[in-house]
Amino acid sequence: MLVLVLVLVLALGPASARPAARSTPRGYSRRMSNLTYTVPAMHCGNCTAAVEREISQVPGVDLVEADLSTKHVVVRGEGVDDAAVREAIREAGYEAA
Ligand SMILES: [Cu+2]
Repeated sequence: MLVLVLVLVLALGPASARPAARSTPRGYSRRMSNLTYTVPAMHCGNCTAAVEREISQVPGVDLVEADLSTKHVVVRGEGVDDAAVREAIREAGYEAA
């Protein structure tokens, strides 16, 4: 009985655990931006939230992640202008190192 269960788990497990085929996004292009900034003055959740809020309004930005422990801000999107991101950080009251 136990052997049968094991056989079933082995037979069904890998197939059901297999993730759906990953499709490559069609919009992925050479203009895709993946930028990282260091903003040393971020010292709490309000700081990271303010920085993320301003940067998210920059044209082309899809994702902003400000990490408090590393002081890094990762910006992803398409055709994101570096100067515009730096200006957004400034508008939030911070400075990119
Ligand atoms: Cu703060």
